[in-house]
Amino acid sequence: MAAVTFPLAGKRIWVAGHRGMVGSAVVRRLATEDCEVLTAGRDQLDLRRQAEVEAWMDQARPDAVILAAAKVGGILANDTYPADFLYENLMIEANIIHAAHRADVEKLLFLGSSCIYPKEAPQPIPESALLTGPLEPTNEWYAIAKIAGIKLAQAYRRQHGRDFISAMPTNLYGPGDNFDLNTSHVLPALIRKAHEAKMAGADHITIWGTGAPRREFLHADDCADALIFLLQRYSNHEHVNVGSGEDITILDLARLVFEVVGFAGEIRTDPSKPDGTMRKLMSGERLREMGWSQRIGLREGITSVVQNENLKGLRARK
Ligand code: GFB
Repeated sequence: MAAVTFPLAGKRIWVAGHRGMVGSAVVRRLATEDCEVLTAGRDQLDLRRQAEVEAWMDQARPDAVILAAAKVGGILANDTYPADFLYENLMIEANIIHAAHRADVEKLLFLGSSCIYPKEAPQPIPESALLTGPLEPTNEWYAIAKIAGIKLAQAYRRQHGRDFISAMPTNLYGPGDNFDLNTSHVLPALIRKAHEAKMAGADHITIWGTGAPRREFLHADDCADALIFLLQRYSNHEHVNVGSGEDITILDLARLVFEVVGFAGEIRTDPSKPDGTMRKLMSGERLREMGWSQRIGLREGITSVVQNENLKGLRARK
């Protein structure tokens, strides 16, 4: 296993985006380390405002930053709000990365997404596929912002010798996900649809697109574990993929979710909705070689979300 080069004991670590699904998983994971976790709520700090971010960083003085704050959403949200996805993500990452440099932060971990890779990338996608071809149009705005974040971390490393690194997680799911059917990712959408159809006694559920695209899924707690692993043990220019190493068609995912929830009706597809990229399975070789492996299988992870989320309260949620 790769050696620990950045021990966390006694460190002050700012988790930017601590209320999000990944950020809150990172906070849970850091609770098992002997470090101090710093957080700032939205009411206290607007990450899109440079002066606010710099003032907060100067006052909080973290030793390390985990940049898990981002404007995120599923395929339709990405396609509908391109300006929000590009602008907000560029501002958040530029402000935090530059402020971390100004405040002499020892280590920073930036989080991207598997959508940074070209639409027609070789599968499984190695880290080196970045910027080798055109992006998937439904999420190119978000992807461009995330690519800029990787490049910012690399630029501060190169020009200023900063220990800033990047991780690229695959599609994530877990506790505290967004269940709004217009803006969510596919997994929480399927859980909600199955639950509501079951409650209503419906005979079918319609999923978006053809059901043929394949996606790779990782539980947020596994992702958080991989991120802390990288924070402690990785220090290099190139970003590192964080995935499960397996993908599944959306149709098979729907079958699995519906079985776990207990919905036995028909699955219909809606090809008028976008499929997005047909496949984006990342190569997890790099992280595996360093000694990290995933713990939570897909069925187990979905079952725990279904059991622990307040599905009855979903109707009230946006
Ligand atoms: O998870 P998802 O919204 O995002 O959609 P992406 C994945 C696939 O599931 C697409 C299909 O082929 C959708 O058409 N799908 C089927 C559904 N039914 C549904 C449904 O009810 N809701 C949703 N949302 N999808 C996003 C990117 O891409 O993934 C982001 O837009 C980011 O930039 C994120 O990278 C991880 O995997 O297509």
